[in-house]
Order: sequence, then C-alpha cells, then structure tokens
Amino acid sequence: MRQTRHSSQGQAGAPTRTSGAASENPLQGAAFVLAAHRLDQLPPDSGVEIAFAGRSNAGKSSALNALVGHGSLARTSKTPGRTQQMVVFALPDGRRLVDLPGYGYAKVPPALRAHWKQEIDAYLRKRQSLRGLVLIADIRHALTPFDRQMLAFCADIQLPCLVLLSKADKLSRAQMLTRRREVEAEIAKQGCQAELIAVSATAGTHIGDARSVAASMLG
Ligand SMILES: Nc1nc2c(ncn2[C@@H]2O[C@H](COP(=O)(O)OP(=O)(O)OP(=O)(O)O)[C@@H](O)[C@H]2O)c(=O)[nH]1
Ligand SMILES: [Mg+2]
Repeated sequence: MRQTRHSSQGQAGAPTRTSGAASENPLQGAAFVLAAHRLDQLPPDSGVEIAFAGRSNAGKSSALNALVGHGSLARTSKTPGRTQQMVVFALPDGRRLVDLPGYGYAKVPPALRAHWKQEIDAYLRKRQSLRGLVLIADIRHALTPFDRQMLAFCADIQLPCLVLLSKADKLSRAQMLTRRREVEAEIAKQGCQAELIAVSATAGTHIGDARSVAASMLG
C-alpha cells in the first residue's frame, strides 16, 4: 500500500503562472536512462520522479521534450502508439521523468494493451518515488474514460496532478477557453486538485508555466 501524499498544487483553473520568460530551465540537462517493458526493469524505487501519461498520440513525448527543452529527447511520431515502453529520463541530479506508453490505441494488439494497462496500474500504485502525474490530453478531444480514471486515482491517493491540454495551437482562443472550462469541470467532478494548463509544444505556449509546476512536483 503506498503512502498518502499531500498536494501542494492549486485548484484546477487557478490563474496561469507567469514564469514563461524564465531564462533558466529547472528541467534542463535531461538524458535517456533506459526503456522498460516491465516494472522490475525500472531504476530502483528511490529518489523522485514524475510520470507522463495520456491517450496515445495526445502529445506526451512532445510535451516532455518541450518541458526539458530538448526537442528530440523522447521519440515522437504522427503515428499513434510510438512509445511502447516506459522510457526513463534523468536530470543531472538524478530526478527522473518517465514517459509512459499511450493508452487507447486500437491497433495495439489486445494482449499488449492488457499488459500495459496492468503495468501502468501497478506502477502508479506501487512506485514510491512517484511525486506527480502529468496527464496530457489533446485539447480538441473529450477526456477519455482512462483520463478520468487517472484523475480519480490522483484524487484518491492525493498525488499531485498537472493536466496539460496539448496542441492548443490547433484551436482559436475562444475554443480553447471553452474546452478548458469543460475539462476544469471534469477535473472537479473527479475530486482532483489538479493544475490545468493549455500548452502547445510546437509553439511553446505556456511551456514555461507547465515546466514550473513539473519542477515543483519534483521538489
Ligand atoms: N500542432 C501540434 N502538434 C503536436 C503538439 N504536440 C504534439 N504534436 C503532434 O502530435 C503527434 C503525437 O505526438 P507525440 O508526442 O508523439 O504523442 P504521444 O502522446 O507521445 O504518442 P504515443 O507515444 O504514440 O502515445 C506528433 O505528430 C506531434 O508532432 C502541439 O503542441 N501542437
Ligand atoms: Mg510518446
């Protein structure tokens, strides 16, 4: 049974932070460590890490790259299902970022999908070094049942959560605000105290804000 954590994050919908112009990136210098197919292949469960989760093709790897300021660290692809392992990166001081496989991609064989559901579930429940979840959702689409489960899970164990609505460059400002409000309502419904930020990895919009929250999760 993992211990309960206390979130230091604000309410969903809290005013966006204004650290975009930060000249120093607190997540700078991340490097690839390993890619794991099973939990027991992950680095020892000590120190601290945050994980990136979300539907396949939501933009998890792109968001991770934008946050660490290294455009090609995690592999991205137009084809859903690119990240098929738990890919671990570490900052120079050893704090880790874990890119989880995307869920919900229909073309992934059922056995592999079941495997990842089980591994992600076990990872979230057992990993003591996990300090926060970055949940990435394409701003153009409704949250999936799995996204909602993730929010409920974070609420349940009081794991800090940062929801990034990705690909914000694909919507007008008015559409973006509407989607944001809808997602805020869903977050509140799950009882989750998550930060919510609409970002664009390609345009760099609000990446500095997201980076600050991610860095604060890592402590
Ligand atoms: N326009 C735009 N495209 C984006 C953005 N973020 C990601 N993409 C595109 O979305 C596609 C999927 O991005 P990935 O980062 O590979 O998505 P993922 O969630 O890691 O996908 P899987 O590993 O397959 O689960 C790629 O074609 C990216 O270039 C964004 O902010 N704006
Ligand atoms: Mg990926």
